[in-house]
Amino acid sequence: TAKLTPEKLLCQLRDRVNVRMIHGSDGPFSTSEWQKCLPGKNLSQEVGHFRQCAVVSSAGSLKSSHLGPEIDTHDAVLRFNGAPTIGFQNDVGEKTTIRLVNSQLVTVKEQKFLTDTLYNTGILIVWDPAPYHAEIHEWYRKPDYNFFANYKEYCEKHPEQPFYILNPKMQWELWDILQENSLENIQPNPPSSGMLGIVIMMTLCDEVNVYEFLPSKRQTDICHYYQRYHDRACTMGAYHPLLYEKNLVKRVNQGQNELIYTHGKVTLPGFRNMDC
Ligand code: NCC
Repeated sequence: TAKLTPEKLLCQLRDRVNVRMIHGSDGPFSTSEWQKCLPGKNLSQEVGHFRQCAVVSSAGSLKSSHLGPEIDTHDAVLRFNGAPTIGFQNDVGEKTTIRLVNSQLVTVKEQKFLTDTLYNTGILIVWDPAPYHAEIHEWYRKPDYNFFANYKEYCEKHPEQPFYILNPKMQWELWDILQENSLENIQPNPPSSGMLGIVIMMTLCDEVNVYEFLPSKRQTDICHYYQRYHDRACTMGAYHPLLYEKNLVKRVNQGQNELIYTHGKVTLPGFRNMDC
């Protein structure tokens, strides 16, 4: 198939990836105990609409980047999983508007999701690797990680903090576009939190700057800026089709290529500002 132009590719993302959260009206979630926890407003009603947003990957290449002040100038900042700001402000900034976490983090006790105060700032969104294009009912019966009990426990402890569950259909709508635009067969696993977070922010913001998703000159085998652990798979991908995600983001970048090298920075348009 012919390669899509960047504009067409962006339009595919806008028109085919339906970013939505689980609501109290979604099948198995329509019980009174779920109604207590699931936010009544949808995400864009809750946060309004932002001009400039930043998505901060957790990559080791953020270390010594001094990107913190630039990141904090954005109207909203999205971070992932257990990525901290305290102690790393200089490189990653201190603002957290939204934190996207995976279901493993919420479920596995060692990850301290229920007790670490890191999670108490900003709006939380959890996602779970659902079976390919599964119906909500099927997914609810067998999620990849059964995070539902911890979700409820967290929400009861923090009733004022909005905590969303990403509708699992979105990840496969996005995966289909990744597959269609790759020359090879990609692994049948959902996109990384990074890629999901980028598309979520494209629905809320006029412009999205993504930091160190495409690695800069600081590229390193150090997995995260906040840990010592080394693993190339963190940047290249193993379970997630990360390399294909990065190729796609590179194709739709509207910023200067030089800024990828120096800042690990990519600029994407918000969906509302696109003519398709
Ligand atoms: O590592 P993780 O990802 O939390 O990183 C968040 C997102 O940043 C981008 N990234 C990260 C490191 C790196 N060197 N380069 C990058 O581009 C990726 O886009 C990544 O998605 C995840 O996607 O949820 C993931 O979560 C971790 C782990 O579960 C959480 O950190 C909680 O501990 C996964 N690691 C393991 O399971 C060991 C990782 O595979 C995916």
